[in-house]
Amino acid sequence: MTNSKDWQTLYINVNLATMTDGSNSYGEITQAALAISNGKIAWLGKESDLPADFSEKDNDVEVIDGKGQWLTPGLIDCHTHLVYGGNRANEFEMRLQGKSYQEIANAGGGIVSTVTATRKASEEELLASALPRLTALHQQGVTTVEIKSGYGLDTVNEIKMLKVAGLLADELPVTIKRTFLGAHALPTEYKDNAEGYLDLVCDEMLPQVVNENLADAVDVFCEGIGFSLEQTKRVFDAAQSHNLPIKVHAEQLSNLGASELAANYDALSSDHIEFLDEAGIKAMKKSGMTAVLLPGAFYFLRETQLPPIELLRKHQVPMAVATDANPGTSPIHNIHLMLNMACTLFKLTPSEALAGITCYGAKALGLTESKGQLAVGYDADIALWKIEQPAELCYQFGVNPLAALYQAGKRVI
Ligand code: DI6
Ligand code: FE
Repeated sequence: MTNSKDWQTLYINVNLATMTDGSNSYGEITQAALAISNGKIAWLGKESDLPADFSEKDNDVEVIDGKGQWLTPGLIDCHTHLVYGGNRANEFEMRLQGKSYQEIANAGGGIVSTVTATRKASEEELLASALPRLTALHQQGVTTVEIKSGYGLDTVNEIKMLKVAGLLADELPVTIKRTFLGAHALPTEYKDNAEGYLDLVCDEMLPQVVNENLADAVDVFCEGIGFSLEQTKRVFDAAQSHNLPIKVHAEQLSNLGASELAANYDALSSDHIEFLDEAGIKAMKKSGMTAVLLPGAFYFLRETQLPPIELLRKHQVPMAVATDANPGTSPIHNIHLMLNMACTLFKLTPSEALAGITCYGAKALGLTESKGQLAVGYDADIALWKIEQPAELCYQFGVNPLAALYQAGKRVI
């Protein structure tokens, strides 16, 4: 515990959803206080337990009356693709006329059409189009966002995407974690040469990304319309050789066993997982992986196969929730809507859903020790909500109850 003389900000008369108890509860502390010092949470507890030696008069601390509102950790969106060129409203129309996502992808649309638009766009243009998307999340209380590459699919453009993702952190007070997703789809120039493309990913793109320190993790889209299990393994091996943690788009449209493979590499997370089976779940549990649920993509593709929530609960695999913000399957930049959909579509409890965008969102990014919880020593990424109970965050959307937001102890909203 830091000396109360060092406190810079002290919230009194607040309720805390600490999210330190995983998804079992909100970790509530009512009639509480919380102190911030040097960007970290320095103290929290019942207001009546504030240190006896603490006196406002002796301190430079700014004391804020929380008026009985709720503090939560800053929200974490642990899976997005929010840097991209163009949009795919035309494919949305095609799907409404009966074409499936796979049919459109196989006919040269889908990811590849966004690749064309992303390659054409300059860094400035990509930054300008990504900024409103990130701003929307930020204004909803998001303080940490993961952003993937994967719409460049050549060295220059993958690097361009990752650089733009990094530049966003200069524009907004949001922590950005970057993931290299070179193995997202086959670019047209490698249409009949998957192995040649993987050579490029593993032997040229990845080393350069590592060299320029542009990624915190490596991801692969392992799917019938993406990469096979064998091909995925090649990319995992390359990631491991560079000591980069692994994430995987797995079991979204079919079960190829990618989650189990990822578990062998001590991956951070397996994401989507509608078709995940119990063997995969057991493997994930054993290696300490997080399951990332993406209800926006499930909804937008009008999928019917639900992720195996009951089995994930039974085996106590932590469940994160994210937007998957992307132009094809989840053009959604609303984390509050994801909370609601995680409950209504996937039947998560509100405390599970909130854990999914706080403590377990952090876990899916390897940030368990610093973010996603209100706990002493954690980053003071904190959101104040004008609500009477935490479940309200899941129950309604469209009205933004965010009253204040702190990133690293600084008030940013
Ligand atoms: N799964 C997804 O949901 C996105 N990527 C992926 O691997 C979709 C990307 C797109 O259609 O643009
Ligand atoms: Fe995705």
